[in-house]
Amino acid sequence: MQSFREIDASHVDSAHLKNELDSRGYALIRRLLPFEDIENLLRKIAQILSDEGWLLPNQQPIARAANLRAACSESDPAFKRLYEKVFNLEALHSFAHHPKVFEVMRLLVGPKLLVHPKPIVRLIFPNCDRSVIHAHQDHLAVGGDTNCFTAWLPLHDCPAELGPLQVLEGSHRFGLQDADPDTGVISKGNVRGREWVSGAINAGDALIFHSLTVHSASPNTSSQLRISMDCRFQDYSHILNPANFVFPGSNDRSWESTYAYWVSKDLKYFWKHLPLRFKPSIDELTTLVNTVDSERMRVRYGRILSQIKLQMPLDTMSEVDQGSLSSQLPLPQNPVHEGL
Ligand SMILES: O=C(O)CCC(=O)C(=O)O
Repeated sequence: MQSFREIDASHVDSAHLKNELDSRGYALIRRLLPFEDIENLLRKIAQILSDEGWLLPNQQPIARAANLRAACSESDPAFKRLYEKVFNLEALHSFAHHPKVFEVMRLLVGPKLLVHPKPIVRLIFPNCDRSVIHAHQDHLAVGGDTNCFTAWLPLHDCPAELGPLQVLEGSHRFGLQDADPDTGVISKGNVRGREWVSGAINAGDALIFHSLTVHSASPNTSSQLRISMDCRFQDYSHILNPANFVFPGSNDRSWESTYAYWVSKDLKYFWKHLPLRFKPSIDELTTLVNTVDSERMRVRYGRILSQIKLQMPLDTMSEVDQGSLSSQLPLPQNPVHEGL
């Protein structure tokens, strides 16, 4: 497999970054984030993992030595319980808004940069096949504008054995590709793009890719947990999937419970003052709740609708109604990212 092309953080400029994303579908920026800022977040997450017995007791939590007896993945109740604690960390959300990341994403997206409010943390046990994320495109799960970008940020060095991401260069040029409707996974035989690229991604590096770029994780064959974040960014004047602002998978999670122990108010509901354009809009969601055949989807739309109405006073929203309702059914939801 070819190695990633890379750009040093000291040499990033807007034209270069846009050109790399346009021609290859990704850019790997080396040495973007300071080590202290990464370590501060990693220590907090590792302590939660250690408290829950996910790490071997006789080693420092920061070493992330996995207790294989605790191995679990996203769909397991034990994972969900722990994930809640990690997601509620104020430091996690601040990290997604790190000035260095913000600056570089602004070069790519422009002045109306929106940080999607729900960053995803990956907690990947070694040698756990069901934790390995297979080839997919983020747009299927994230929805909204296709001009949305992911920044994948490991919280420690990720050599090949830790299972860093791989990217199919040029795959963003083929639109939404054929995927398994249940899992969102694109099979090797169907996938379209130029060539897969890979390599070590270190603490402080940012792998940035387009929402249509096909990517997958490689297996973690080490003895340590792999901990990374993926954060999404787009222009806030473009359409947004309201599911990205609420918790459609659960009635129990809320922003209020997330914020319960936060010290600063700065990032609480930071998107509320922005003139966001949801697709589906409130009116469309109301119709969907009453018309969609699948009971599961009716419940999901119902949760999105009630939560979005609660958090956003109607006079702050400018709604969008582009195209017919049938053109955007069903609201993208893909187990690759579901529930996080
Ligand atoms: O980190 C992983 O294992 C998967 C990340 C991913 O699929 C993404 O960032 O979209």
